[in-house]
Formats: sequence, structure tokens, C-alpha cells
Amino acid sequence: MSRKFVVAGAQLGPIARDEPRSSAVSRMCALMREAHRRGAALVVFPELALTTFFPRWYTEDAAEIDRWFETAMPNPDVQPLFDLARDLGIGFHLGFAELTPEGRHFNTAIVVTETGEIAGKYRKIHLPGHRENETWRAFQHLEKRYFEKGDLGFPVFDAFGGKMGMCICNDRRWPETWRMLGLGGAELVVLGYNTPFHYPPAPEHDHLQYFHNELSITAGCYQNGLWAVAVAKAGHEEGCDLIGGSIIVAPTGEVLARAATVGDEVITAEVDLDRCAEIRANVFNFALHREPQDYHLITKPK
Ligand code: CDT
Repeated sequence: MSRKFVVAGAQLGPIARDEPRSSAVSRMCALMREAHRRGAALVVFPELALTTFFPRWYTEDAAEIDRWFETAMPNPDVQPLFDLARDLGIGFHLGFAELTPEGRHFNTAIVVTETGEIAGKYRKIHLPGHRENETWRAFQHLEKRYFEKGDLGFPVFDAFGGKMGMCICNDRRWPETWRMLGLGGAELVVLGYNTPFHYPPAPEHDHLQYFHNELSITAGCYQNGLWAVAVAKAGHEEGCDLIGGSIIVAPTGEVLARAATVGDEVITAEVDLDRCAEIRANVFNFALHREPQDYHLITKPK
């Protein structure tokens, strides 16, 4: 496969609490068709793309929570997306809540090839928010309650003619995420996010949400010489405003495409994986310039 191809980000607008998965999947199919019409080989959907962002509600009822999770992937609700992708010959990235046969809960993402195979899987490592009901907040952010920390590390895998990696939402704010992916050789990182505009512990930063999103992703790309497609679930969802700002970023840190709305929207750009070398063979030539013997604090247990 050519190392030069079009990628698409398929931003989703809000998903209502009572919106069935079939509706979310049919919206994603429409976006996938549009991505294909624009020549994309790969289309990236957001974090937890099949449902509303349920960690905003507290419950002690395990059954109530488990209904947001997928026990198999694909499953009958999601099969139309897999079928359409294979018919069109397009790959995709999908974020979803995963409930394993052992009863473990993860915030998960997969990359599916144009032939319908799952080429890579990632389980979110940096889980933000809190465990208990904090009633002073305008809304909850209970990822620490409902998910276990991912147990797959930061895998880098072969797909779309290059090396790919994933991270999920809060992971993108951590330089360690990008460095692990960069050291693993990733050339294209795909990620989804659900980022509320309002951050209850530090509301004085609310106006910086879009800036911090781009700052984190563009720095991660530049400092590791890799491409990224970062895609939001956006808009006014169940009383909570989620930022949009989905972007496609080059290894130079330049933003090549940016969503203009907070609704369902496709963005595209041409990716040339060989351009990673512009950075990796030069300013961030890891073999030549990294000094890990002086970085011991980074890996010291907390
Ligand atoms: N989904 C997710 O990880 N969201 C967080 C919100 C801020 S922390 C409560 C993020 O980093 O965008």
C-alpha cells in the first residue's frame, strides 16, 4: 500500500441519552460514505462513539452501567458499519466501552482495516475524573469509577502501509503517551475525545479548552515526528457542552484540517508517512540526540 493516502476525521455531534446505537451507527455510516467520496482510505471516529458520554452520571447500579458497554466487537448493532467499510474498501477507527467476558470494563478503541480485520486495539491508560459522586460539580466525570486502567500498554502495529498507534482523549495531554508511541515507531496516531468545555475544578481555564487540545496534539506530533488524526464528539450533549476542534496534524506540528462546527462533520487531508523522516532524521533523531540516562524521574514509580 502506498504510504501517501487521504485520511478522514469523522466528528460526531451530540448523542442523546436515549439515542439507540442503531442511530449513532447510521450517522457514522453517512460520515463514512462522505469520507469515501473524498477518497479517504481511513476514517477516524471519536471516543465512546456509540453512546452518549455516560460517565457524566453517577450510579451504584452495575446493570445500569453495563448497558453502555459492548460485550463483543463487532456485534449486531455495529455490524452495518463493518459491512459498509468492507463494501467501500475503507478502514476505520472506533472508540467504545468494552466489557470483557471476565467482567472487566475498559475505555477501548480499535483500528479496522479495509478488509474488516481488527488490526489494532488500545485500552485507555490515563483515566481522568473521579470515583465518587461529587455533587458540587455541574456534571460528573466518573471515568475512574466505571473503567479500569488499560492493560495493553501503547501498542504500535502495522496498518495502512505504515506503523500506527492509538490513544484516547485524556491520554493526548500527556507527553509520555506520545513519546511511548514515538519510541514504538508510530507514524500515524489516531484518537478520539469527549472534552467538556467546562472543567469544574478549574473553570478559569474553560476558555482555553480548544487551545489546550491543539497544543497537546501538535506538540505530540512535532516532538515525535508523526501524524495524528484527532476527532471529537462535540456539541451540546445532555446539558453539557463538548468541544469540537477535530484536527489532522502533520509531523511538523502544522494543522492541515480543522472542523468548523460542533456537529457531524468530515475533515480530510493527505498523509505522507515518509514525511515523518523530516523530523525523525533531524531535530528529533532519537538515536542521536535522546539522553535517557538523564530522564530517570520519568519512569520512577509514583
Ligand atoms: N474523555 C476525557 O478523557 N475527557 C477529559 C476531560 C477533562 S478531565 C475531566 C479530557 O482530557 O479531555
